[in-house]
Amino acid sequence: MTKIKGAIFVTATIGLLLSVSYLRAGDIVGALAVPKPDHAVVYIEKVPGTFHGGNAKMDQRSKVFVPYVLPVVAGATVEFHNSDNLQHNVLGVGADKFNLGSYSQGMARSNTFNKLGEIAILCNIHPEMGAYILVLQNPYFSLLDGGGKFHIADVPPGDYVIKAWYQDKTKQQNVKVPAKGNITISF
Ligand SMILES: [Cu+2]
Repeated sequence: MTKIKGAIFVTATIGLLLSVSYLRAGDIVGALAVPKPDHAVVYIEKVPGTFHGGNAKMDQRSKVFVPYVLPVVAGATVEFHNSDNLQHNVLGVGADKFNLGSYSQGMARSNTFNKLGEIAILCNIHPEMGAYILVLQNPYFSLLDGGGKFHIADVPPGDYVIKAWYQDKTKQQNVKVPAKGNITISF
């Protein structure tokens, strides 16, 4: 009985290890040496297939848009909140254009992003305020952790262009994602 239990346990463990390594195949990891890691996004430019955007949120707090850069997949609706005890405006310029007007604390207005590219988010009441929304073709993107590291998980095998966006500037390189294993990229 002990032997059978042991065999089942070993089989289950091997199965678990195989499935874990399978799930992690094609992860792209790396780092970006930038002074403000929370101002950067690393993403794959194009992945075959059609992807749909989940919704997201951008806040205005102490006259700052939070987060500074928000990556979304095309089709996503972003809710812009005002958490300050004063009026803010939200407008976008760049790959797409919109103006949500001005509104006060506790209110939110939203915009749907269908055009790929970079949109600067501004407030016409406070010129010092600024943020970015990156409308991407696919969900294979990563923000950086506090140490500047990124991790794009479960990328389908293939040849891609990977881009590192930092404060309105972009660097890119080619990457080959194998069927199995992680790849490390440094910009
Ligand atoms: Cu404002």
